[in-house]
Amino acid sequence: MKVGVIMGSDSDLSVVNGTLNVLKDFGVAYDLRVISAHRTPDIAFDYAKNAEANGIELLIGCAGKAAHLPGVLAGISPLPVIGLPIKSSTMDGLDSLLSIVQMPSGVPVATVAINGAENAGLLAVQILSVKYADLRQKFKDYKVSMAQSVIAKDAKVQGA
Ligand code: RP5
Repeated sequence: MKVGVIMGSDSDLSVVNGTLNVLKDFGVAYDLRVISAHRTPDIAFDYAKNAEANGIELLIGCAGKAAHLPGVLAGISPLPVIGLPIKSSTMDGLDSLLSIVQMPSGVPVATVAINGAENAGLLAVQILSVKYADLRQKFKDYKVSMAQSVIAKDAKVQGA
């Protein structure tokens, strides 16, 4: 099982690390690349064209500003694409969000929140867990542990 994590720039990495950490926690292998839809369009095309044949099962496109990368990947590859809008400009990431989420009919990009790196990783795990039963169990465990941590916080404030 392998996920392609493609960033438009290395300046996106500090945010994208949140996605990588989730994938590591769940034991999902990834192929991390810096490929720009605008600055290296030929490489973006080749990557998307060959991703499936290269054993990639899902793509996570991470980009800021006029964030066309996830949409370009989705236009070329049959693989599911998750879009991670990066808050990288003077517009607080709204430009990135709208560039990624407002896809035309027929070419979906599952878009998470601006800088929603952790959710991009978790959504990737959930999609892959349709095929990989061990991931489904890990995700169930994750949900239990998340609930327990909130219950512990609730108990703490009740005693305050
Ligand atoms: C986008 O432009 C990248 O994804 C990045 O978020 C933004 C700025 O890139 P740099 O100018 O920092 O390389 O393509």
